[in-house]
Amino acid sequence: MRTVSGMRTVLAVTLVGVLIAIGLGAVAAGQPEAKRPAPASAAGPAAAVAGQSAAPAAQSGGSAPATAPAAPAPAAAGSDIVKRAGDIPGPLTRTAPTTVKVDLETKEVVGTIADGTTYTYMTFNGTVPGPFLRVRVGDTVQLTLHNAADSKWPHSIDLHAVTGPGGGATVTQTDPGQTTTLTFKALNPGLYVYHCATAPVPMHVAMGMYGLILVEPEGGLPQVDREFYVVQGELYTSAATGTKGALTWNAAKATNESPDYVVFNGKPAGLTGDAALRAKVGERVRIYFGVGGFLPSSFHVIGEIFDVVYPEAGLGDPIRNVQTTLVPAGGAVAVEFTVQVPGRYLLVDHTLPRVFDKGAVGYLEVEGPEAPEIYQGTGGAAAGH
Ligand SMILES: [Cu+2]
Repeated sequence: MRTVSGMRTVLAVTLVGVLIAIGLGAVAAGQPEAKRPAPASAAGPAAAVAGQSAAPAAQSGGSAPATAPAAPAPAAAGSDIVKRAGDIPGPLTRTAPTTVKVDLETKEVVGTIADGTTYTYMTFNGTVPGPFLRVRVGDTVQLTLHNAADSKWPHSIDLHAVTGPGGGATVTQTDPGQTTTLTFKALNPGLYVYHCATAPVPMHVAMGMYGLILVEPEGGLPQVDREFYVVQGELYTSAATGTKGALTWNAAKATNESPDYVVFNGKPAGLTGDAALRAKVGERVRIYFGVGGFLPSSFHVIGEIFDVVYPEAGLGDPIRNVQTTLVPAGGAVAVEFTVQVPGRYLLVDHTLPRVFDKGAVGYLEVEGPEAPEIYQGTGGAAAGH
């Protein structure tokens, strides 16, 4: 049996393995289910939520709640909303500005977040985050925003790369079935968040309406072997963390900044399994990482050091040899490193309860020859799952 300190040595592998195995259910790292906060009551989301998901375990005392919990409706099949981290257009080869056309469609979709659990998302183009947009400094971008006919809400877009009122949101408020346009000149190189800016804005954003646009500097960025696209967000749901069923939005949890899940690319542990990032020993990797939600992220890759970081995604002179980089809400970063030792590397927000209790984890799977001159050992920690 492992001790607590022993657990720490293998926490990355073991506990995340537990979380994945249970579909990020009610069992937090090492905690029995009875110690989890009580589920929301039947009195309605606003009344039920105050203090719920963040309540100390002792408050529930392991006893049954006084009122029956609100059971979500059973989940029907949901769609796969996870944007694959490798789904990113390649570097631009142009040496002069041009006019770029971008078509986006806003869609409200029911997505799967775990076995037996769905969540109602709002999206750009059906995935979370929306598509990775890539232009060059000086380009003129002609953006067309279409809102699907079956949407319940109007939607819009505010791109942080835009110079102009609302970042585009003042001219792109779009009713269901309608289309609007925005034309802007990309004046500043950088990696920028875009998001919906239709009231209630926090709801639209947290339900999945965000993505990144890269404005390449003149001459582009240094060449790398692999580029990845990862955006952190939060899910504020109508039930306690781990509850199965058809979950919907909860405004009070968002007001309290108390999400049930913290996610990479849309769902808890979304970038694992088939959706894991993959690279080979010797390859140089760049991750474009953004925060689409409201919690700043302490972005870290367990077992790697960022050789290069463009802090806050300002694409000027980078800083070097960074362990963890802080990414603000509505901000981004670009990091680079070369993978030298094979194995599984965990992308995390180093506010670790978000990893072990709420799903903020992705895998970078590195294949290739062992490198004992860099890393070797004799213990069994790696077999701890
Ligand atoms: Cu919207």
